[in-house]
Amino acid sequence: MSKITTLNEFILERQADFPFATGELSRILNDIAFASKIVSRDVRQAGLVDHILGAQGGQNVQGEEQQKLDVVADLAFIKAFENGGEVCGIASEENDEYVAFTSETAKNGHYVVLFDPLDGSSNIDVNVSIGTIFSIYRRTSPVGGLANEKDMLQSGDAQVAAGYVLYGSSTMLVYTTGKGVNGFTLDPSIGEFCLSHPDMKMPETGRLYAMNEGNLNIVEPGLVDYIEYCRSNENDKGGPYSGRYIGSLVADFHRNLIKGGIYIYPETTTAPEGRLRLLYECNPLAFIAEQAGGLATSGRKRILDIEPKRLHQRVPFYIGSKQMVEKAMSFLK
Ligand code: AFP
Repeated sequence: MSKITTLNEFILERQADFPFATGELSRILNDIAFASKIVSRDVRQAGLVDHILGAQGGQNVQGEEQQKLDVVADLAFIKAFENGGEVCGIASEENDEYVAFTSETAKNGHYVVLFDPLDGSSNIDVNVSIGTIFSIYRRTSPVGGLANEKDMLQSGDAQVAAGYVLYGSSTMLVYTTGKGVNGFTLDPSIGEFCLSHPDMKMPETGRLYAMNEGNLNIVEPGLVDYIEYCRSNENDKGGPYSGRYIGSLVADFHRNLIKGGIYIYPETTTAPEGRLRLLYECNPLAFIAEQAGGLATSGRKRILDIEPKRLHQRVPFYIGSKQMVEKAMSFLK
């Protein structure tokens, strides 16, 4: 039986990769793993525990119905970061404003974390995979003081780590610190994330495209032409393309990371900036994609180059196998 490497062992083994790590980043990754186990437990019980299922009734900053699990997940991650002592502040899809922690310990933290605690939450009640997405930066504000908005509005290239948790047929944590991408699968029998997908590489091309084709009548003509191209041409390996759209970004992205493919959420006439949020959805997945050999753009610009202006700003999103993203962009005027 091959050796089992737990996430904790892996992080410690790789700590040397991280020049100025004094274990702080490792502790944040472990805090994320801990909170993910709690969320995974709650997600797996969602169908059983009435008090969680169904909308909280509140609306989040996006005006979307807030599922109770969204709130539960948000609080689990915030508590893990606030108590961990490494993080001085956070921004999350579920909170209109960023949160600067006020304890002396937290104010001495060197990092901020931006996250979407439960993306795909409209799928909870129909038992479709959902995910957590996170992005970690070093603070730019002085240590000892409160985190500020500038700490949160850094370009994607400044990320020191990023990743996601996929609550799917199994619970997986996939992350990068800029030295490649590694995937860990939660073994519930021992409560540990175990290395299952070392050094993940995204296939250069593929046959799967993921887009809500219900929007084809409200997107730019070049994108219509690209989807038409996929429908009527062979993919690079010969054989037809296939449309695969789960409606859960993390699940669609993870599938493409393993099998090759492209995910597109473009600007539309009703959503001129697209639907997905730059800071805590597009940047972290773009970091992962590039580290795995893939590509992530707004259709015109590399995602990680975009200078954020607002906490919840949206951006059109083309992400996946390098050759497929380049092909799609070639159709855009
Ligand atoms: P929810 O978190 O509101 O379910 O949105 C999920 C999501 O942000 C992303 O995960 C999906 O790919 C995309 O929206 C689905 O959006 P459409 O329903 O407009 O296709």
